Amino acid sequence: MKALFLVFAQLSHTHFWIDGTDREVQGNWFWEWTGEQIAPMYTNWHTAGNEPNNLGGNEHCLEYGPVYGYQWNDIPCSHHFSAICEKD
Ligand SMILES: [Ca+2]
Repeated sequence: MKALFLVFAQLSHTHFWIDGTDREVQGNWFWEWTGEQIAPMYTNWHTAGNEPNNLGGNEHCLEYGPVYGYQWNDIPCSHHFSAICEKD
């Protein structure tokens, strides 16, 4: 995780996509690449901001970054952010 924070410090971006979505069933979050359920195994929601709040009924993708204290926010999938990917 320390390496990830160093990457963030080098970038001007404050929002990043990670692979989570609840596009199929509201509130049923899973990793799109693997199909694996996210909750209740692990969550990192920005609960201080009442996330996930599905604002406007259209927040079905997962963002992460310093703007939310390195916690998760659900947001419309139409936003254009850089993505964080895992490398083997
Ligand atoms: Ca949200």
